Parts: sequence; C-alpha cells; structure tokens
Amino acid sequence: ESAERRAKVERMFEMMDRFLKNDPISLQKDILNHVEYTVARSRFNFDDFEAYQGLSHSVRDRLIERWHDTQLYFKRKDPKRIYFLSLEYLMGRSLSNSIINLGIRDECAEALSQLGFEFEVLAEQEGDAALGNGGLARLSACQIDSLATMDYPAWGYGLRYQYGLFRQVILDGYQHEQPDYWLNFGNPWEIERVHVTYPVKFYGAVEEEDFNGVEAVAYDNPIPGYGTRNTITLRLWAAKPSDLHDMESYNTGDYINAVVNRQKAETISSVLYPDDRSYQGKELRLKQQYFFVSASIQDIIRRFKDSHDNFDVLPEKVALQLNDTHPSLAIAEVMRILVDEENFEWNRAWDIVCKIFSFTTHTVVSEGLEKIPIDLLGSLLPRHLEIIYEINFNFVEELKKRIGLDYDRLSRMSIIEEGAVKVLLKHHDLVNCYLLVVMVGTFDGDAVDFYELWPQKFQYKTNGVTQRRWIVVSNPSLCALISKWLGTEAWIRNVDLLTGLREHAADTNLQQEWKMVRKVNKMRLAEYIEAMSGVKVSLDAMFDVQIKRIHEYKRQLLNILGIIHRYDCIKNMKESDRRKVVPRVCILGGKAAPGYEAAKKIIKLCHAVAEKINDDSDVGDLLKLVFIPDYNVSVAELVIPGADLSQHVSTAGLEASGTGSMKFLMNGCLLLATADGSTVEISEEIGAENMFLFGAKVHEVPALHEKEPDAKVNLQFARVVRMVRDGYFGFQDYFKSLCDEVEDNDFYLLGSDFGSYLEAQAAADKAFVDQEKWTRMSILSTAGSGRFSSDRTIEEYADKTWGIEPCRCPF
Ligand code: PLP
Ligand code: GFP
Repeated sequence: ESAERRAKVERMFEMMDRFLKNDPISLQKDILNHVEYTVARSRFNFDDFEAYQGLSHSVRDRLIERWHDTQLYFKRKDPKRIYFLSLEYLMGRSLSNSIINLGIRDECAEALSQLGFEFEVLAEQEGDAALGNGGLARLSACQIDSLATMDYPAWGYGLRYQYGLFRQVILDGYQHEQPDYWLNFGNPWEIERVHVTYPVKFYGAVEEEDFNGVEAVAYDNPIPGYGTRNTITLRLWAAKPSDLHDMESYNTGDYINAVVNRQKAETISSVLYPDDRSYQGKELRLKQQYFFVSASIQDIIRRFKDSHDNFDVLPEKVALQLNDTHPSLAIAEVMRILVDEENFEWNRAWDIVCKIFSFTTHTVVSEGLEKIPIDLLGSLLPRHLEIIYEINFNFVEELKKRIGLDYDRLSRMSIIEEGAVKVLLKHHDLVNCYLLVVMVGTFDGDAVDFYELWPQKFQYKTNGVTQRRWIVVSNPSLCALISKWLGTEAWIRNVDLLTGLREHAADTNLQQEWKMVRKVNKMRLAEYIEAMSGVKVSLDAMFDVQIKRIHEYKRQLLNILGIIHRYDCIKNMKESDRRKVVPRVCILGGKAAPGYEAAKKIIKLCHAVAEKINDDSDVGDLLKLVFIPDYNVSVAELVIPGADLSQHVSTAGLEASGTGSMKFLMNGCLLLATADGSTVEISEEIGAENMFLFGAKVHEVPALHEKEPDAKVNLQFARVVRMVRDGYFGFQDYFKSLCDEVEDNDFYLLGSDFGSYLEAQAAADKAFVDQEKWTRMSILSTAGSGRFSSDRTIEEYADKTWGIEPCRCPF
C-alpha cells in the first residue's frame, strides 16, 4: 500500500462532517425528501406506507455511509476474512433492527410524531424477507447480526429468491400455500450492483441453449452492527440472462423465442425450495446450488486477487464457512479454479482447500442429508464430477490405509454411494471427509464413522440467537426494565451481564415490574389473536405456546393430544372442581412443507379440536386453542414476548439443537421440554428446577423402539387417540392415518412419553398458581440466557474455527 494512498484514506476518514445528521429535524427533512423525490408522492399528501418508504430510505442512507467506510477500512487493513455461505436467511423485517443498531430509535420516533405518524404503525408496513425455512435460516440471520456487532471482517453470501417461503393460508382448517412475492413493493434494504456480475456456466463443453448463458447479479444488503460503526455485507445473487445469451437465435431471426429463452435464466434464483427433505434428483435445486457457489467463489477470489498474487497465502486471508451441506459444491469449485485455471498441482490445491473450508451440520434426521444422482451431476457439471471422483479416490485410498479392506465401512464412508438403482453423491461425506466439521448437536450415524478416525476435526458449538432482535427490538419494555435493574445497557453487547438479574430475582419490586411488562405483552398478543381468529382470550390464563415448523419429530401432535386430554378432564369434572383448573390459552403456529401429508393433517386436527373447544360453554375461559397462521419472524417477535410457557417437545435425540427455545428463554418464558438438543444445555444453565422437563432420555430411546406397541400403552393416551379415531372432532377418515401411526408404530414415541408429558403439564399448572414463584423462575430464565447469545457462538467460531480477529472501523 503506497504512503500516498494511505494518507488519502486517512484524510477521508477525517472528513466526519459529511455524515448525515441524526437529530429529529434532520431526519424529518430526509424523510420528506425521500417521500417527494424517491417515492414520488407529494410531501403534503402521503400515507403510512409511503411514510415507511421515506423513513426506510433515510435509514438506508445512513447505513450506506457506514457500510462504505467499513468496506474501505477492511480493504485497507486486509485482515483475514470470513465468508459465510448459506442458501437460506430468514431476515424478517429490517427497519426496527436497523434503527436500533444505528442507535437512532428515539430520534426517528420523534421525527415521525412531529410529522403526524407513529413509528410502530410504520414498522408494521414492512413485509418479512423470508428467504429460508426455519431454524437453520434464522440462525444465519442471527449470526450475521453478531458478526457485524463483534466487528468481524465478514461477508454473508446467499440467493435473492424472488419468491420467499410460501405464505400459509388456512381455509376450513386446511393449509394452503400461496406464493410470497416479497419484492412486489420494492425493497429499500438492498442495493443492486449492476456492475458486479459473474457468468455462471453449466453443462461443461456441451452446448445447451436454455441455461448456458446465465449471469449472477449482486444485490448488497448492508448489515449494521450494534454499538459500532461496522456495517457488513450480505450479498445475495439473482440470476439474469447474459448479454451474449443465445446470439445464434437472434442472428437467425428467431427473435421472439430468443427473448422467451432469456427469461428462463431468471428461474434459477426465482424460488426457495420449501423444506420437504427430498431435494434428491431436482435439477433446479442443483442448478441453484451451483449458481450460488460459482458466483460467490468468483467474487471471493476476485477480491483476494485484488491485493494478492500468490494463492499460497489464501488460507491466511480467507476462511469459508459452509452453512450445512447445501453449498458444498464450493469445494469442487475451488479445486477446479486452482487446478484448471491457476495451474496448481492437485495435492497443493487440495492442501489449500482443506485449510480454508469448514462446515456446520444442522440435522440429526437422516432424510435431511442431501444426495445428488450422479447422472444429473455428470450432465450439469461434468468437470466437477471428475474432480469429486478424484477426491473420493484419494480419500478411499487413505481410508484403506487406516481401516484396511472393511468394505462395508468403506462404502458407508465413500463420497459416492452405489445403490441398486442410482449412484449418488453424498454431500455430507464430501464435507465430512476432510474439512473441519462443526456440530450443533449430537452426532448422526454417518458422522460417527468419521469422528472415530479424525476426532480432532470435529468441534461442538452451542447455537445462539441475537439479543438485539429477540429482546431489544421485539420486547422493548423488557429491554428497558433489564437496563434499569442492571443499571446499564452494556448487556446488549455483553449479554453475560444478564446474570446480574439473579441477585434481584426475589425482589418484590422487580417482580411487580416484571409481571407488568409481561402482562402488557400478553395484552398485545391477545389483541392479535382476537383480530385474527375472533377468539377472545383471558389475560389471567397461562399462554402456552408451540411455534415452529410442523414436523412429526417436533411432536405438535403430542401437544394437541394433551389439549384433548385437558378438555376431556374439564368436561368430566364437577362444577366445583372446575374452579380449581388453571386457565390456559394454547397457541400453535407453524408451516407444513407442501408435500408433507402428516404435517398438514396435524394442522387440520388442531383446527378441528379448536372449533370444538372454543365453542363449548362448559369450558369457557378454562381452555382455548388458537392456531396462528403464517408463522414467520415477525409473528415470532409478537408471540414470544407474550408467552408464559413454551413447548420444545421433540422426541429425544432428534432435534440437533433448537433455537426457538433460546428466544423464549431470553424473554422470561418458562420451558416445558424434553431433554433434547439445546434444552439440555438450558437446564444446565438455569437449573432443571426452573423448567418442566419430561420424557424419555436419548439413551432410553432405542429400548423403547424395541417394545411392542401394546406394552407401551398409556390409558390416557389410548383414550384421547380413540376420541380422534371415533370422529369426536369430525373428519374421521382424514385423521385415521395419524391415529394408526401413533398406535401401530409410534416411531416418535408419543404414547410412551404421554404420561410424563401430562405430569410436566400438571407441574406447570401448579407453579403458575404461585405467581411469585413463577415470576422468580421467569427472571432466572432471562438471567441464565447469556450463554445462548449468537455473540458467544460467533466468538467461538472466530477463535476456534476460522482464526479471524475483529477489525473495527475507527470512528
Ligand atoms: N422459524 C422462525 C420464524 C423462527 O424465528 C425460529 C426460531 O426462533 C425457528 C423457525 C426455529 O424454531 P425452533 O428452533 O423452535 O424449531
Ligand atoms: C435445524 C435443526 C435445529 C437447529 C437449527 C440451527 O433447524 O435443531 O437448531 O438447524 O442449527 F433442525 P431447521 O432448519 O431444520 O428448522
């Protein structure tokens, strides 16, 4: 770096004057300017949505300033960078999060109120960016927030799907899917980089007219840190036809077809695959993966080459994190570039690849592991297939030296699986075979083989969530209360300070204020429930929530059967006994993958049961059941602060981690849970006595699977299943398969856990009656949630996995 250039940059950093001002008057001027000139509405006549647009553009301007400075600073310092590759991000809304991280929440609110608008109302105008399915995708979003806040030189890469996760609409209790065209009204949070484009080539040497000429165009989303000026980049790629595309057709005069063909290129990034756990054989899915990988790797290598001409230093400057196996073609892609384009000898290239990549595995459910048919890979990416064969050949040779000719194990561990019908590439073995592997939960069968041979390559990391979005943004009154009692806001960056609440947990003043905050949040949730479903709920009832993707292993069915049991008990009680019942509002929400029949039936059952219960005057306020449709990040932000109890009741051994649990915990909601994934660690942190734990432990599960169905029967369970089977809630034929599954096979062990589930529910009722005890437990939950911040997770990654240091923009 020349002294002259350095001096120039320094001078630039001193020009602090150019920053936009953040006082309410300056903000107002900017908002009105954007309304008039960007949104093109008269500043004398604009509505809430247009005010939201004006405000968002004003906030975006402030983000851009910081973002430019951060990028320039990173360029100048040239630290080792972390590139986070994920096919999914569940970002939710950006406005509130941005102004909190920028530290201009109050100024914006005041500016708006002087203009006659209310900040909360405008924030509601924004739609969710739902470019992901569930936990894995929301984790990426939390980690990006922490990477920015902790000043790490990080880039997130992803795909800019035109259609995000489908919208869930409920008609007559059945789920229907509708497209989510989230970009309909524009997206102020992204910056289109028309000049940052890369060609992506499919089909090797073979000429194919449809997709051969695709270009990836970058859309940058600035991600601000909290309490720092650092603002990092989430770069999402969109597919566009390249200018050279199909010149032949133009030249031969087939103009209309040539234009139509061009449009096909855009389909690559048009839609997010809903999580149906069976991507196998889907050509478009493979195209998306490669499109994403190719563009990201070209961009990363271009940036590296801007300041380095020797690839041997790549591992000192670049770390690449694969979020699950979805982007694992990146390994073959980097090999291809090093060997074919940079003329590296194979072993030297492979050595570099092994040093720069690491990957995180998020699932223990084996159908979740992706496999690609070899013929598909061979036709779409022939050179990559050759490279993968070579990687596998070398790997199997090395394996033979370690374990001899144990063919069973060799074939289990081989990257290429030869089945009776198909030959498949096993994504997970491609990444397992050499890279550093991060597990967020227990090991699956496949990884164990690898772990036994290379334990040093495996790391364990507890997931985490960001307290900025999940307390500061979504629960502002709790945020203020915590800061008041801790005497500082420092916990927002240093969440371990929350332990300071422990010493006040028994203080009656804190307890009173804590209860008041919780009540106000419950009120907000109750209003939402009433507006959405017409059901009026009592604020004195315990709000019992289970919101997450609908899946048999997450056992929403256990919850619904438990509700049926509660209903049945109330119905059969004497009037005098009913007075002792603790009133409950049971709240469920979540999407079922469109092709997942059992999950869709569970949603319908929930509605059928709700209809019966909510209309029953014998029951009244003692029990209500509501299903909140279209669960997404914004719904979670509303529901979590209003929950008294939340359920995380997966069959032990099947939830790798779980992060919803952490968000409820931070918000002082008590957990009713099996000992599975994150709930085990949560109980270590806050003490099992502050939760309601139940059910079989992981080590007990195999023996339970061995038992005959009859030997597992719990009488209460048999009774509630019979009620469903006999048509007590209608739709007898439709629910038959659900009943058959839990009675004949019961793979997810609902029957054997039912008894202890009911006991845990009874313990929760008992604790709720003693509000002082409940509030203390609630305070202790928040106080013990520090370990579950994504700041902690990211620090561990930086230190133990990526070897990177913070790089803080100096003003
Ligand atoms: N989906 C959304 C919208 C979320 O906010 C979260 C986490 O809070 C999840 C899914 C994951 O939830 P869980 O870990 O409970 O499955
Ligand atoms: C997956 C796992 C969860 C885990 C998250 C994040 O979530 O147990 O908490 O990844 O690591 F199943 P889904 O994407 O499957 O919801």
